[in-house]
Amino acid sequence: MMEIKSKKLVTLDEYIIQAQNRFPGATGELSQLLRDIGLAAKIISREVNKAGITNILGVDGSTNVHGESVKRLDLFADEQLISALDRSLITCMVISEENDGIVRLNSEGGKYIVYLDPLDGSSNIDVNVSIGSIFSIYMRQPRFDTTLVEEDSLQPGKRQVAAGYVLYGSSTIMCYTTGMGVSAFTLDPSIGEFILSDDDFKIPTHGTIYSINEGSYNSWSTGLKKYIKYCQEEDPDTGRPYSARYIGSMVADIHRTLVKGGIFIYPASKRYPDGKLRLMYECNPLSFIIEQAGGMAIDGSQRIMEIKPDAIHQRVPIYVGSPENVKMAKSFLEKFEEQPV
Ligand code: AHM
Ligand code: MG
Repeated sequence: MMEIKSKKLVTLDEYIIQAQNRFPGATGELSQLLRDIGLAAKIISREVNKAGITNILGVDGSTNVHGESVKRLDLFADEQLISALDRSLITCMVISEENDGIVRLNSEGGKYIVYLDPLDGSSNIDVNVSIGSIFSIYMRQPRFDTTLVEEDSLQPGKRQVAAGYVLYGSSTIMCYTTGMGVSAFTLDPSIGEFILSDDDFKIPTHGTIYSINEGSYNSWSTGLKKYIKYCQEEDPDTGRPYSARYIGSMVADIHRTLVKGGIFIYPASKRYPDGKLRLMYECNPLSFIIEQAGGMAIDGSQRIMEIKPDAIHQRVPIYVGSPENVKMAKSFLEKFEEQPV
């Protein structure tokens, strides 16, 4: 008789339910929330893949709350994610890069608050380069007054209960963490399911890639300039000179850093004195993922996830990646701290 050897494929939904079953008291609400995001991601992935052949591609003529031009796909992704979260009545409030203020959902009593960057790296859409969605989930903190206000969402990144990203690249990949390591799934478009590809993703402790927009070199701090020069010097023992790689989509740059190791930097500069990237829906969730994979994420001196936010759209400089690379960058910043830009 023919022996059938088949590898057990685990779908995202199965994996989430198995993980939930390991916690007897779990209500299943966080699991539902993650599945909702997974479903929205599949719909967004489908649209991203056909962007070039439909009129969804291109600027829709409006600008987002930061004055940046908005592509139609940004709006589509925003709507899909928000309506998926709204349907299951678990989330009370969403904060998204595409919306100026907080978005109150129908379930005012829902216990989760979700931050979204619905389509990060959107300037890469019309050149067919990878883009991504980012999410970050918090519990609503109990308060005497039950009216939802913006302050309810201003929690430090270390309070995230889950975070993740979806990368729309040569394949669509979803990575998330609930604080117990990082799980990665690859979308199989033929069956429309995310399939588990790694349930304990780890970042190399040291990598030989640095990733930064070097066009801003002249406005960096002395410490950062010296660190990048260090990356470019020759030293075979440490794998230098390192390779430079910069996609310009944070999700894609972070995913490469997770897989291959190295460092991704978006620093403070004269143009962006507080850095360009957003603390709550770009830096915190991706820092949570990187830390859970064994990496580090700092703003130059302190851990990103310790920062107490004071605005939902606030920016922060970020140095993130393999622990040895981030520690080395930090030592350069500390050594040359006193020197002017
Ligand atoms: P976006 O949210 O408007 O797409 O901007 C964020 C993106 C990040 O994905 C990326 O790391 C960064 O902007 C690139 O900025 P720059 O072009 O200044 O290097
Ligand atoms: Mg973004």
